[in-house]
Amino acid sequence: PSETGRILSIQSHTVQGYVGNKSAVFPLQLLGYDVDPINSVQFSNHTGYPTFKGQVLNGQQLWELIEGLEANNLLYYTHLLTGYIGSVSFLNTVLEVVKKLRSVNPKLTYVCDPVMGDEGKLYVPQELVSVYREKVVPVASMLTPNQFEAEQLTCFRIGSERDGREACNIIHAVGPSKVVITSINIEGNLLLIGSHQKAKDQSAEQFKIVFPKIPAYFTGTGDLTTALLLGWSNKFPDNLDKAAELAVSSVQALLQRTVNDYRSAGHDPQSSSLEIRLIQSQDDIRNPEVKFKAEKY
Ligand code: PLP
Ligand code: PXL
Repeated sequence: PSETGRILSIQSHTVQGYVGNKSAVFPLQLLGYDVDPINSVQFSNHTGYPTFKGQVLNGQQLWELIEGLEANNLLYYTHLLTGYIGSVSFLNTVLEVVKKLRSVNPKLTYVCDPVMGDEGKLYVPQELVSVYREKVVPVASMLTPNQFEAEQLTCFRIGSERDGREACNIIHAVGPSKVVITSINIEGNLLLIGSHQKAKDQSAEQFKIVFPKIPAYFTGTGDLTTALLLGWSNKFPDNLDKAAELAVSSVQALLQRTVNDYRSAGHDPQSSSLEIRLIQSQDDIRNPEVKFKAEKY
């Protein structure tokens, strides 16, 4: 494995529970990274609860933080990580951040989870879709959409594994050399599709990982998955398949622990959204047992 790095992570903060930076920072630290979080919002809890309170950072306030870092020569990062972003103005400022960080480190890796929605439903403003498609995807190094997001970005419906691989190829052509569609539902089976285009004139190396659908609803899982994909793919830069095996195996172990803990406490895991057992799963994050293997195409 190569050396670890220094990550700027622009994501949500929740006081209680694990989404956004709360589900990304601790795992990346466990994997040995220095992680500097910028909290794009500070909410009491995630938005799946009946109510939430808190503050939203706007684009200008984000830029002030970047200026503060710059004034002290603290803008050297190896990685930028972004997740859920709620407005066009904030997303446009993130694009300025990418430019600024690359002016300091031209080799900066930008890992982008283009969070827009799931299962056919958008949960961000419609105007964000074209900004992601036209301006963000072209500058991302690694993209981790789910099935719905990959469809939004490519204007291509994914109805089969072959379609999933084709969507990855369409995304490679726009910019990112690594694409992971983190979950695709094909006839009731969940799979992840990974795709690494090692050189611009080469066809991508592709693989899938099949994993079971755990009958419960979680939040923060996608944020954790993207963080782990960043963490492991940096340690194994030529083996996206291995990185994804490690990430999926950690996430699955954590989800199983979460469900088991809720059941032991006498709760029905299907009755409400479950808070993931992140801290309790630290051994599964640091040292996952690979139970889910990549199959190369
Ligand atoms: N990736 C893995 C490995 C998962 O197990 C799950 C949920 O079970 C997801 C991703 C969910 O991803 P998303 O929230 O991006 O749909
Ligand atoms: O996990 C995505 C996410 C990010 N940020 C906030 C959220 C959620 C999911 O509910 O509420 C504030």
